[in-house]
Amino acid sequence: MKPTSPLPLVAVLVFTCGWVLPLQAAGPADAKQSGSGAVERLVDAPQPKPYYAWPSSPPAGCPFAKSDTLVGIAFTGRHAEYTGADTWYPSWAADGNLYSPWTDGNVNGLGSGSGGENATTGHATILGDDPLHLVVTNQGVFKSSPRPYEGRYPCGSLVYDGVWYYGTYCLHPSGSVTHEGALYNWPWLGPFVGFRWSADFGKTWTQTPCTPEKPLFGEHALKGEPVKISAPHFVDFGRNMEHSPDGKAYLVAQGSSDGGNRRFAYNSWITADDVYLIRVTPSIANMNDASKYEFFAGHDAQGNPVWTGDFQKIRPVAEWRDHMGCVTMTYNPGLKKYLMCVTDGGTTVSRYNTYVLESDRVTGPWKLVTHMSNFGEQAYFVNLPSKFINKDDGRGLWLCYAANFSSGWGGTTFKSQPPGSRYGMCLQEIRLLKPGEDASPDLLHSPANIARTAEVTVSSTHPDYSAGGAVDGVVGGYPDHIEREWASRGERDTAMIRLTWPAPQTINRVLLFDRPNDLDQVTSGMLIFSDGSTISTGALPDNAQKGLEVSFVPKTVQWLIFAVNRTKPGTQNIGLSEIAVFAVQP
Ligand SMILES: [Ca+2]
Ligand SMILES: [Ca+2]
Repeated sequence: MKPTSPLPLVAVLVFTCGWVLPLQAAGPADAKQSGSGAVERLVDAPQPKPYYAWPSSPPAGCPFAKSDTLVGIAFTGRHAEYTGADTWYPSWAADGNLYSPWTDGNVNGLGSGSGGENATTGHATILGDDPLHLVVTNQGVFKSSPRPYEGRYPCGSLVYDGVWYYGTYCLHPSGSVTHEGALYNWPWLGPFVGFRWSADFGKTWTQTPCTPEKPLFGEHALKGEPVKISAPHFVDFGRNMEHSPDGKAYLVAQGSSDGGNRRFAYNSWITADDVYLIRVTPSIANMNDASKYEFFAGHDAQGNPVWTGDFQKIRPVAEWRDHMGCVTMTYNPGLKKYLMCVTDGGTTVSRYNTYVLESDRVTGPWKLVTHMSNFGEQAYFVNLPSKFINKDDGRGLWLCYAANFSSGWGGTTFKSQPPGSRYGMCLQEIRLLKPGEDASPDLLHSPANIARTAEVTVSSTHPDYSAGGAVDGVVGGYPDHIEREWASRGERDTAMIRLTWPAPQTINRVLLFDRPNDLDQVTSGMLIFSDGSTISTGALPDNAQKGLEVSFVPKTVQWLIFAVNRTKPGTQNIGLSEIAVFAVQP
């Protein structure tokens, strides 16, 4: 897309926490006044930190107190993405492999789609111990009718003592619904059906005796009624459930108990009010027999958890009306903590918020580790595979999720944020922070750098490069990290990059970093702002060890362009390794 073409509006990631960056006054020795009143100077390229925290921004009314021991999540930037399907919930089996459901996409060329009469759900084996180098194999699909519902999807999946229990649940009324002018994806949860099982790691399956009409726990929701156990997920107790407190399998499920006068998609595959907890001793005989289950029913007067065989007495193990959604739980043996991942799915097609809760007990009480607004920007089915928890202190883990399935719906495009978020199985390395542990972002990763939230368009892009490399927060490029820079396709003095925000931004500083290679260099350029003003710039340091900082009197603009005016002789494909734009702190 050319910089001058009309651009769709996108919402930006808005951080409300109190990041304050010193407004660096230009020093007299190295500063240079340009003709337009702007000041230029050279600044060092920030050294990437080993990890940086995702800001925690719980909304007002968050019912969970902050954790004293786990005070945030930092990202190392290491990530890997696999396949073209979502719904990954790996279960760590005794043989050391992971086994997972998947659907709505393809794995190694095999497709699965979970909507309609011929709905299928996929299964696959995940080989390998290094999250960056896994092999997804032995893919297969299994057909199960959702009728009388419209969708039948994978949920709880467990491989225990060589038997794979694979749960499915129903969705309704359609994967795309317009209600009162607004778009929704599967706005209603249906019942949890039951577990099919396999004793040969997915080669053959025995269907559950339960059906959508006669589901395991007897809940029905053809008209959007509230359900409590629809899409349960197994608490991940480690390899072959080695850390289960009592040998039982536990499942958490998002649900609601109140369906009166609610918003349209109040209880969907990604929105809910409550989390419910159930348990069962896993066996082929037990898994599809509701009488073998116990339901968490609150705490007694002494604060001890109460378990009941009466489904009517089930009570939430956590609740936050209109702010819950898909839920998973993992036991972390290094920390001796239960970690619960919850995604609040907004309207079902909006950006999502994901938060992590911790507790010493599977029944809570729960404390907040972090609330990551717009994580993904639309991450869902978030879980923490126990196989990838580090063995020493338990603070190094990998988040598993899918992202941005509805990007483009209704004209809204989502960014891959953090980078590596896409439709598929995404694995992202994280660190659980201790109190006082510094994981503040570097300058380019700080929320004050609003270039990272802009829509980026460029005059051209060289094959294998992307415009997004200019706003990924890292100064880098050819030859080791071409994903870290933008290179044009054979342009020199015609190349342009444009950053556009959905709303006006008040800014006072731009940082420009050249491509680090010594062949291509910007020797002069121009910043063009949507208010009609321009600032001419000098050369960018060729090796990008330093960048050119341009400071100016604050201006309020909705877009800016950096246009290359001149390049070093011999330049072949001009570009930028990074552009940063700083908003004035309110
Ligand atoms: Ca970059
Ligand atoms: Ca260069």
